[in-house]
Amino acid sequence: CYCNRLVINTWGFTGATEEAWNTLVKTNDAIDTLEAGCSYCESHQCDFTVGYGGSPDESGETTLDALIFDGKTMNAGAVAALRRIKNAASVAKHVLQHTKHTLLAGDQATAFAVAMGFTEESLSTDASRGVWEDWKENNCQPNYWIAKPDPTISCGPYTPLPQNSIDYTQDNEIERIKNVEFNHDTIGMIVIDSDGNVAAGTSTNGLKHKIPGRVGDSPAPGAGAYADNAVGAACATGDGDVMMRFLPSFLAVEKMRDGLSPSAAAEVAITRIIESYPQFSGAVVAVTASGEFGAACNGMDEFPYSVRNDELNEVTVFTVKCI
Ligand code: SD4
Repeated sequence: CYCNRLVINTWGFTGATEEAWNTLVKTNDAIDTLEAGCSYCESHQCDFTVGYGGSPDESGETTLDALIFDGKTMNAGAVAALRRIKNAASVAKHVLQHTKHTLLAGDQATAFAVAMGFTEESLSTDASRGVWEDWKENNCQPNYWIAKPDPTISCGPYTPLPQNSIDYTQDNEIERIKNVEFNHDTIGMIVIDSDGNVAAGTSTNGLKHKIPGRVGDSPAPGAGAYADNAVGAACATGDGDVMMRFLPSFLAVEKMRDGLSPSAAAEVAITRIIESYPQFSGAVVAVTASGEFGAACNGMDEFPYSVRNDELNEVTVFTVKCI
């Protein structure tokens, strides 16, 4: 019986769900399926927030974060701030399968990818250069600085602050979140194969106009995604700077381990963040090992996610009302 096979992912990325499902039917390999689904979004530049040519940082460069978490072996592979390589999810799979490490970052992740046979090429396009130039012309807003220590580091205008006056208070953080023009849409995906193997992962180009070197929640195990064959899996999307402080994917999986439904577990994970950051925007998708699924979200009206399993005849988009 194939009854528990499942592909589920954040947002209306139905092409990725379809691609993953086809791979699952062909290979019955949760990891290869996850790679195929996330790679689809990387090559199709889903919403320009996955893959090359989107979310230029303050210097205009696109960098990629990706994670593949194997709930069978509790092993993970990830890349963060990956430069000049388009295939972040595949490189993450190579970290998983060819190394004892979990996470490689920046130029050295690029060097690893090149050693593994990936092609080094620019991730910028006319579109991403245009987005960056518009932003420069519009005084570089929004930006992620609370207080910028050196006005020459980036473009302004910024209010100069006296030295040592950097204020990292909660109010300041809430103000930052309010002012961030939130640009969605990491792909977070969960796959269950017919042997009950659960895998979860992500791929994203992060936030637009981030400070170079910034890494979000997506490649962090437990934050962007988490899986355990014994329980199920979860994955997250949203304001990663905030979300990664709460390991929402880990928390959702642990709540399902305690017996909560996927929806209730996802809600606990989101509520935990709201307690400190009521304005934050994000969502968690959760799945039990038996294929029951649900989601929770905050900071938008509703959140769509795409599902294919053996009961649904086609990829179907579900929506959950946010808290
Ligand atoms: C990040 N979590 O880098 C990602 C962005 C995202 O929906 O998910 N947007 O913070």
